[in-house]
Amino acid sequence: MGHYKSNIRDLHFNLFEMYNLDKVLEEGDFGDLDHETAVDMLREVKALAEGPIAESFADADRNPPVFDPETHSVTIPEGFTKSYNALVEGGWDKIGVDEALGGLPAPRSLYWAIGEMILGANPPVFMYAAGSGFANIFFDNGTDEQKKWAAICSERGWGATMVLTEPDAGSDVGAARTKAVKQEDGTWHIDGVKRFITSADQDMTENIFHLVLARPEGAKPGTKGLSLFFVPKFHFDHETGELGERNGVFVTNVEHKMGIKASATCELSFGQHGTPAVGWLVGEVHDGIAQMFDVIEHARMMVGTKAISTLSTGYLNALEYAKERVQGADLTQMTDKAAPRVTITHHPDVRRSLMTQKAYAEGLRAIYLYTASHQDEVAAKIVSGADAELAHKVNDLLLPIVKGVGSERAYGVLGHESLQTLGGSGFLQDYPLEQYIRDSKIDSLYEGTTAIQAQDFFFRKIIRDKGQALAHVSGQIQSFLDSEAGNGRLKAERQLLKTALEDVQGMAATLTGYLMNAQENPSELYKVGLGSVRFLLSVGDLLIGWLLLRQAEVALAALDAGASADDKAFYEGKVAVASFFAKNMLPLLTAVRGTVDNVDNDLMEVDEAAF
Ligand code: ST9
Ligand code: FAD
Repeated sequence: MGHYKSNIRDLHFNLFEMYNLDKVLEEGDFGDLDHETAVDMLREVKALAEGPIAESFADADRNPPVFDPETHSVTIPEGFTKSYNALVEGGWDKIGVDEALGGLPAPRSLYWAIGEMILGANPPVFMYAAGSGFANIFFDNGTDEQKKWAAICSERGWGATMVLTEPDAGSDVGAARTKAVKQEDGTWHIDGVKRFITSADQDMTENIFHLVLARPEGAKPGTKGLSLFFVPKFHFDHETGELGERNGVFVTNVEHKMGIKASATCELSFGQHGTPAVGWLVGEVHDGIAQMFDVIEHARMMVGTKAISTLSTGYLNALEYAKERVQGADLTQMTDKAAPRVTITHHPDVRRSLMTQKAYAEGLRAIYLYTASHQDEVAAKIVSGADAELAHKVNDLLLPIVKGVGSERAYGVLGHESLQTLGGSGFLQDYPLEQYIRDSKIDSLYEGTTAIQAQDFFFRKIIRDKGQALAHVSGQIQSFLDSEAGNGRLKAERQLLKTALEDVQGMAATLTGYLMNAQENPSELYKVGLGSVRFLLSVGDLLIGWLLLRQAEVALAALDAGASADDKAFYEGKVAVASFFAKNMLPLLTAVRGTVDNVDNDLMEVDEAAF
């Protein structure tokens, strides 16, 4: 048995019992895809993920890709290449991709459920295999001519990258200095050095195309002066796809990292080695940052789902260990030195820890699948009654939660709870926990750090949206509060959720107040900066509490209807975890609200020397 433990029962529960995927499929937007096919797909991916995809997980960590500075090339370890091939040979990189690119359209919830299993088993496999997805975005933004190239990229299985970051332009993408110089033939020469580029070279695909942000000569400063360019590693015949000359884009370094070592993180130089790096302006329009955000939105969803999946397999590994590990006596018999030894699942603190892990793993899964359901018009209507425009806004609102909260909670809970459950053994490479922690730390960093997610959430997704998406989601929570959910059995929990909703609404009002006051006194804005990450995490907890309670309602109904023996434990677990989270986590939001309400700017006055 490999390291990866999927939770397919919970995926089914979310997709079919919570978010009504059957009804979504019946609407007919996804062709012949029906319940049986969706179930088969999930089963096949589970087997693939737990088997060949997971197989190289540890090996590629210990023996990562090798960079050759002479040839500017990266060699991927053989075992990892096998895992990658298992994914693409099964055609799984084409799921959710437009039919014009050889893809199989699928609801986003199903797409991300499949993604969860691949990302939990071996995250870099999913990332290297993103070429067809990237081609789809290039297709959507490209000219008619470029759409044909996108089809070539997808059908020939080329790798792809997103190229924003430079040494002095990380969070501040608009500080990028890489230039684009227009040529007489309509192409552009890209000139500059990018840093930290994922998958910028590998030897698993015949070509790689880079989607690159660069500043045309004379364009304005900041993100709005950036344009998006398509820059292939090898030139190619634009009709047949046949490879031609090497383009002037070269990997000049590969980073030595704490985790996700199988994922090559490269310095990428354009036009620095005697050959021009020729690029084509995507869509022939100068709208680079907006076009790149089409990629970023998918990548942020990917990062959050990756983190959540790692937490889930971390929890399930910890649970398996806890059920077998015998240590100590039951607490009630602690003074009896001859009392029988018990498995550690008998200890209250281990139970608290396991239930915390279960709550965050399953609660965050419910959030990312709720979010994914708002990425399809038809699914959003069914799941929350949102029309297309509102669905788009709800997805925008929730992306920083999936990415920011998913990554922070996953890393925190994996370290504080999952590894801890294994005691000293968790610290060893005999178990996957230590690698999970190293591999998941990146999730709060790339694709916008947590501070950036929190600012995006408050300023753009709430204030700029005039609170419309937030009001829709709050309305959904309110309807649940007003309902008879649980038929009398979730009353206390609903009360706790009600307080949590009020606390979060109070925090939103307080932060908005600081923002208003900033018109008179600009330093009031610091208070938003001081409270925004706490606010983001609090909204995450509120959503987890709400969705777990909704799940408990479904579970109680299933139990009342007479669930099978296997399902009985599953549904009882749903009720237990919802109740636990409501009683143990939601009350903490009242304290956070107090901190946000009373935040002052003293911290901003402290001299740097005093830190
Ligand atoms: C990275 C990659 O880290 C790591 C992993 C790579 C893995 C690759 C594999 C991925 C697989 C994914 C699967 C693909 C599958 C596809 C399937 C398809 C079928 N939302 O606020 P302003 C835009 S990469 C939308 O003034 P500043 C908007 O156009 C590096 N758009 O910003 C806006 O204009 P307007 C990642 C947004 O102050 C314009 O930007 N690096 C959003 O100029 C300007 O906005 C980062 O993420 C949004 N949320 O710049 C950088 N926000 O307002 C993090 C902005 O007119 N830093 N726009 O609409 C930031 O995000 C900064 O906040 C900033 C600030 C750069 C945006
Ligand atoms: P900085 O921006 O310098 O941030 C440092 C600290 O300051 C952080 O804690 C941050 O939250 C905080 N901070 C910065 N600005 C603000 C602010 N305005 N308000 C509050 N706090 C702030 N980039 C790509 O383009 N393509 C890729 O494929 C890619 N892959 C990557 C893979 C890996 C393994 C890594 C490590 C990075 C990758 N990146 C990629 C780059 C990644 O997106 C950046 O590292 C990230 O955006 C943060 O930028 P930075 O590292 O320069 O940190």
